[in-house]
Amino acid sequence: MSKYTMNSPTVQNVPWQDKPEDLKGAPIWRYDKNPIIGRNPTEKVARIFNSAVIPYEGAFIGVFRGEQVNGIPYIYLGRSKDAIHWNFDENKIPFQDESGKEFMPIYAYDPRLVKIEDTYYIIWCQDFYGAAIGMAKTTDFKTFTRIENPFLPFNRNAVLFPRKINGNFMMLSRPSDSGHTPFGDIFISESPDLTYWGKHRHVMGKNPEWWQSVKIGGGAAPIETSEGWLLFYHGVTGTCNGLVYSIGGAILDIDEPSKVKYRCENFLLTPQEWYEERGFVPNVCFPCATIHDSKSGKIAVYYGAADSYVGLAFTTLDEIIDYIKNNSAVRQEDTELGIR
Ligand code: BMA
Repeated sequence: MSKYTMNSPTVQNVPWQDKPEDLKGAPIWRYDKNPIIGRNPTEKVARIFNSAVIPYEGAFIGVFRGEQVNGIPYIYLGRSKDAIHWNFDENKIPFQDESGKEFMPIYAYDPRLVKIEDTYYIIWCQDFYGAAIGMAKTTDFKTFTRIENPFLPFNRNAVLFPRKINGNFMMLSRPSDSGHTPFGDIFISESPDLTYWGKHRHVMGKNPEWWQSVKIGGGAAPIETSEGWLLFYHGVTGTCNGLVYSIGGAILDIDEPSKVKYRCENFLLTPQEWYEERGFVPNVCFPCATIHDSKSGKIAVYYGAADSYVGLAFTTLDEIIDYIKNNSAVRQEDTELGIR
């Protein structure tokens, strides 16, 4: 019998592997056949990582960050029956604007994919006189209509909530600067129509804990649970050899998600396997999506590894919530509404 519940659909074919015996204390465990996406997945793409997937028509669909052979990132569509083996479109996602005219961002990376009511939203990072948030919507994964950039530059890691809260769309983001930003907290903004955004609030900041002491950013779309919104995010530390990206976990208030209820002081997953430590950018675990089944409580976490691969890890709702609660070290500032 589960202690906690998820308010989301059942997904019977959620990818899954039981927890290995020798990992008793770990809150999340890796798929033993990781990485699930290797190098050169298509002729035009050298690496796929930092990508988001979702159940669709009894199978799975996803938006994938593909580093083209000219080095420029773009978003590609992929489909899968089991959410582990993926087939990718050869061509980039053909965005268009409201009038039907082709829209091709200069670059597009780190996509998230969120279903709200009957529409699927893709949110990514693109150029808008500097790194900023791009957005598009689709109902059939054939026509992708661009929505105007929600925020001013510089910003990254925008993640929509899977339902409106108090009548408004809610989006996490991480205001930043133009380069490899050496700072960053998670903020939330709301909108009645996905055009006008306001009521900006601070959700949580980088932290004295070393693994998230440089910056943090939203990861997967929050999961609605009986304890609040379960958020997997990334936390970054600096070393003499560069940045290290780990996966963290927090639980946000269900009606006022700028208030953090619990925030795990330990990382949930940090680079340790070859595909996380070795690649185009070493030492990166960058979560962008989950597939979760409300009936069994199974959660599959999708993360980019070393800016080169996609990794898959598993947990259960009860296990992850207990771990976050038992190891919570939320700071006063994070528990507040986040308005100054
Ligand atoms: C961040 C983003 C991510 C990337 C990470 C590590 O700034 O660009 O796409 O995974 O750096 O290189």
